Amino acid sequence: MRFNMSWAKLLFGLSLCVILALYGIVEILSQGVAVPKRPARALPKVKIDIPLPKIQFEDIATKAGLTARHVTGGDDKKYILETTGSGVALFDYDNDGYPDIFFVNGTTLEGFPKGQEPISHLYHNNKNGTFTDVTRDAKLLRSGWGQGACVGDYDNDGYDDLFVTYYGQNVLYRNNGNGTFSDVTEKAGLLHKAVR
Ligand SMILES: [Ca+2]
Ligand SMILES: [Ca+2]
Repeated sequence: MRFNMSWAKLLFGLSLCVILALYGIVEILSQGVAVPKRPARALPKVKIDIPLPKIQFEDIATKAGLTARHVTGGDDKKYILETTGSGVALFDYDNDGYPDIFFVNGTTLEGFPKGQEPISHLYHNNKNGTFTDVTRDAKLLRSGWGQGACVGDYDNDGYDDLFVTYYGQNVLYRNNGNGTFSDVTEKAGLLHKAVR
């Protein structure tokens, strides 16, 4: 009698498990399935006979005076580093209401003779569609594997400052408010001890 009762309990337990499993499967399969109760309405036809605006771009870089040569690696790119430059930042460094342009420049693995190294370029907006290269006056003469640039007034003096990323040591330039910039990387605690 005890033996039969145990089998009965076992069969009851197994049956209950099977029923619960089937119930769970049905619940999972039925989730997220929408059953429409009425037929979907047809969408109104959209008129597409409106003429598209004709927008064209013209390369006016040379005409605008933006003629600096951009360098990033040699003609045959062997390393990723030679293909990752370079950034550009548009910002009004002299607060005259017209955005100026800073182009980040790179270099090559072979390097350049002293004094001929490529440098980044800052162009002042002449307010007439042309720009003047003011890099040397601005004292932005560093050469290296420039990658990108970002702008922000880190010292809240009203003049946007410049942060340039390099393969190697990044550089923070403080805008002196008189058309020149100062390298304040070390002073700001951004100098890396490790050299790549
Ligand atoms: Ca400006
Ligand atoms: Ca500033």
